[in-house]
Amino acid sequence: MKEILDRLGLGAVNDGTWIGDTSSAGEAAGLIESVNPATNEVIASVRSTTAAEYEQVVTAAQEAFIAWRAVPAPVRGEAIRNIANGLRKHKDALGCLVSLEMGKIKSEGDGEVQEMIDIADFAVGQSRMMYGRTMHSERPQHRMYEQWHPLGIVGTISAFNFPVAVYAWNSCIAAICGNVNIWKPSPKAPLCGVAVHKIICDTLADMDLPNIFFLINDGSNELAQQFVDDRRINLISFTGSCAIGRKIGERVASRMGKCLLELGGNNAIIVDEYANMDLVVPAIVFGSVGTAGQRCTSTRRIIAHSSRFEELRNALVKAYGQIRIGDPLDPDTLMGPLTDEASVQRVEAACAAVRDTGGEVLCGGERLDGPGHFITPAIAVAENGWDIVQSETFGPILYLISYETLDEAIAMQNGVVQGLSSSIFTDNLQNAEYFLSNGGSDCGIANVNIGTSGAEIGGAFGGEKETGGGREAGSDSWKAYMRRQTNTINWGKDLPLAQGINFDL
Ligand code: UN1
Repeated sequence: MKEILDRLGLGAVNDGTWIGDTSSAGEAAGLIESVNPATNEVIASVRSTTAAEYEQVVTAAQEAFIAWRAVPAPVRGEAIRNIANGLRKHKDALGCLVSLEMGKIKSEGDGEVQEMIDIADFAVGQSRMMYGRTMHSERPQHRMYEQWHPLGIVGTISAFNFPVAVYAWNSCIAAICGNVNIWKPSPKAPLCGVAVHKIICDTLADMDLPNIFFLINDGSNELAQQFVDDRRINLISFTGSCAIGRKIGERVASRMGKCLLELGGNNAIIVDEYANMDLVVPAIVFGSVGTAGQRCTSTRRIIAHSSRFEELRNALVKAYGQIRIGDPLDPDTLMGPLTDEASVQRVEAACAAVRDTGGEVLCGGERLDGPGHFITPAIAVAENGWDIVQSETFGPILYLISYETLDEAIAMQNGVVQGLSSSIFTDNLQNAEYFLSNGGSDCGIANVNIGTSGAEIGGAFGGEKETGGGREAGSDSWKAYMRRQTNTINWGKDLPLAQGINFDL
């Protein structure tokens, strides 16, 4: 453990407030203890940001923005290229820290760092491709075009389950757009926050650039509320639960600020009559057990054709019996702990709710002895309309639901309040295309013969309905971090008015 911290320049107590590579020496508001969910031991602590330190950070960010927006976008991209290279160097150590602090297995911890590298590489290219359109004016000797300008300060509030990758989606894209970033990591993963911030600032040390990365930490949610309500923060990008996202959305809207929400999912996989079971079973197991079911994209429901139900149920129960649960840093482990005791209790409560509603828990839902927050992954036979199936339990519980017609399956898949990710497994072209058509899945992500989780950064990531509507990462998500300006230039000697209006004096 100490070795991992040493490799990332972390100590037993770490500063939590950073203006570029300078940490604040102010009196801390308290310590946030980072707890290893596999052992329940404190790994190290991070100092909370005080109200005075917060003011210093925002003031410095405002000044930095003035300088950074003047830096040409491709030069901003050069900075991100350095960050990508720095992350490559620290991939193993940072992957270990993600695993240690969050509890996902090392391979997934490394995957998260890879996702940071991928988005950084993407952002380098994007820095030369922030295109605006030109339009034909209706007036003679007039030219119209649009251009994209940075917003200012982007505030990212990230979640414990993806403590580093989702921040990189936001910060790398925001930075090439000309924004500065203030990051508030989850109080459950503050060490990841400090480690990533330090790597980023180290990689930029030799470039003569303004400080564009800022870090704040808050163990309570007092400072977070101030952050959300602060008119100087031009965009709040929040990843987390629908319940908190709704409150944040309302607060930011009330000050007419911009908000990017990436909230919960109740993701389903449809398995039809033509599905290839060799693909279905591993995809479902990765989707539901990967990250111990704590991804927003985790597979929560399987909607299987009645003719395949029995076969699938048996195959899944068998596969679940082979899941190796334990130390997430052990390369043999497939599933680590849940983040805390409350999460274990929520999975137990979900199993109890299934039984109370008349369903059957086929396997799992049993906590393992010891100090860590381990539970066996559960499969339950259920119905889509049940309250427990309708709500997102952020852990490894999977509901099996049977269907007769594809229309019925799609209606069930869409019949939840969230709209993040969805899949169909089929070798039938008509069924696949129907699922992807505008009468099919209503989610932001819809896949064929691929599970619900593990999206690549090249696409826009996010979902509809109570998932919040935001889009992050690839495609044209960069537009969320910019303001659009329409410009009309009259290069003639007359002043014709649009719509043919006469207004002669
Ligand atoms: C999240 O759980 O908040 O698609 C993000 C995936 C990952 C990102 C998940 N690339 O599962």
